[in-house]
Amino acid sequence: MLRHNPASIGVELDPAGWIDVDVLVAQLRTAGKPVAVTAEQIAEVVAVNDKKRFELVGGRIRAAQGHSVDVDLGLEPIEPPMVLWHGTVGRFLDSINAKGLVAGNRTHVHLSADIDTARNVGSRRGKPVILRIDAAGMHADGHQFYRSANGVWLVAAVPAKWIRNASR
Ligand code: HQG
Repeated sequence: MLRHNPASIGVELDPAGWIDVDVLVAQLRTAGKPVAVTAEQIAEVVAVNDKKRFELVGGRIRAAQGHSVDVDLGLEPIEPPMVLWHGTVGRFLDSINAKGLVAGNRTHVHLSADIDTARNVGSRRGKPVILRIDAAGMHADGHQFYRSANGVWLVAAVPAKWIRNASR
């Protein structure tokens, strides 16, 4: 609801992806979800979420990254580390080699600062393949990088020339 389909419970996110927790709670109830969710439970989920996926500030909540709906997170472009990593699976490689990494349904391509995270991301789809991204080269070439509040690196796309298969 906070990333992909707020309309499914009849709410709208503001342009930066925020919604009042009270509105969210009320709409979850009226949208007929089987379990009533409280603001306290939402705060608990935000606190314990393994990847810190949500930001909760001043009674408003948003997803820190991963959106497919059009939001402007208000992140400033920053200089990336020399190298970033992307976890994928072998069946996508021909297409990635041809087109580079594309954002697909999401607003950005997601990259990780460490290999283990990239491996976990790739593992969601099968045997992980780790791609090494020459972030410094891309940055020098004018590509803008952002880091979400939970540490995920975001970029609009990664042309194939900046990608090496680190699994081989
Ligand atoms: C692949 C989860 C063919 C790309 C994760 C990926 C992450 C291409 C898939 C976050 C391609 C997109 C994002 C191309 C990219 N041809 N396939 N040209 N370019 N792909 O889910 O990075 O748990 O949108 O390799 O942990 O897998 O939701 O992106 O396999 O942090 O918080 O297309 O989602 O986080 O899939 O995952 P996704 P992702 P959460």
